[in-house]
Amino acid sequence: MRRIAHIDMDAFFAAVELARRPELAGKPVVIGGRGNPRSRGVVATASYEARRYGIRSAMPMRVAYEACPEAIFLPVDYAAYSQVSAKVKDALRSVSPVIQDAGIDEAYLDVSDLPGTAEEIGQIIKRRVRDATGLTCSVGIAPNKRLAKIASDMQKPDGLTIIAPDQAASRIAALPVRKVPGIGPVTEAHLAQLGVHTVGDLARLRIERLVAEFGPSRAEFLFEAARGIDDRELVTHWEPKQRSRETTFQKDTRDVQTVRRTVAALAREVAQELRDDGYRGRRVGIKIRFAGFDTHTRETTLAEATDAEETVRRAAFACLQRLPLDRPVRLVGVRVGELERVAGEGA
Ligand code: TTP
Ligand code: MG
Repeated sequence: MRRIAHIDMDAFFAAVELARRPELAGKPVVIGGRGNPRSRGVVATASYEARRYGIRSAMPMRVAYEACPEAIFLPVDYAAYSQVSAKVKDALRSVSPVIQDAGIDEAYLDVSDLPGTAEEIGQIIKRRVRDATGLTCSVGIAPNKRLAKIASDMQKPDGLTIIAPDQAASRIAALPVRKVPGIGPVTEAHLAQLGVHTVGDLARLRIERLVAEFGPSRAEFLFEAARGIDDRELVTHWEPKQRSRETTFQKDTRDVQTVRRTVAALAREVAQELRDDGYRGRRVGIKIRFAGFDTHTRETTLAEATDAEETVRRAAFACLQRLPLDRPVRLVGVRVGELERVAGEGA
């Protein structure tokens, strides 16, 4: 039986700020934009104290300020949050190597093969995260990813929620459909017109009706989601299909030398990125957009995959030869596709 954990940090950006400014503990803290409540920009997140005033992610900063003028407003410091995020992921990896990174403050872990009860595993996860960062997270453990994500949200903050295999449908029946990841405001409104508000309501709709309303693939998703079914595997690493760079000229240019120089520079950057990330590619292409947005591409396949600047540049120049530059050029791009991993490198 599969057993998947979903981990989501509590009030993540705010928690990182509070950890490095203990004097703010217990105060309403709002993180957003440049930290100026009177400026434009929206709330990234708010501490649970600030949420009591109705402050939420994506709310304009100005509205948050009106809701709670005495809150502490801080700017977003992505560099700091990314560092803590990496520590969280390392801590999770120490529990199970089968991990899907699902965002700056969340991840899935396959814990099927670990000894112990779901409760014990959940406590281990929470302890490792706290030891590594001083922060709390909420954990859901369930037979699949979708249920685990729903579960981690059920008892925030600092929660641990377990959905046993035989409870898959019953534990989610009373939830509003919006609690299902993948059901957004549009689907919610469409379902409401059909009298469907909860996941249980959704489970009572026949598949034929779902297909008629939403089309076959969306219907299948809704049918399975309503029943707590989800066969998706963890995506444990992400292989990019291509690497590309492009540049728009400040002013459209007719100068072939300028275009060639730019293609050469882009080829150098793409090759550098391939080497940094441990990839080589067999397909090299260029993109040219003329004034008026008319866009053309040319591609060539190499005898063997490369990450060498010179090889990428030559191939890109060969493509450029095949494209008459008879009009002002607005944008050029270089891409390398059909990537393969260089042995022994990367994740
Ligand atoms: P969430 O996990 O959605 O929110 P959270 O961690 O702040 O609070 P919760 O305890 O409810 O999980 O998002 C993680 C971080 O992503 C959040 O701290 C800030 C950022 N974020 C934005 O910048 N904009 C947004 O609209 C949302 C939802 C999040
Ligand atoms: Mg979170």
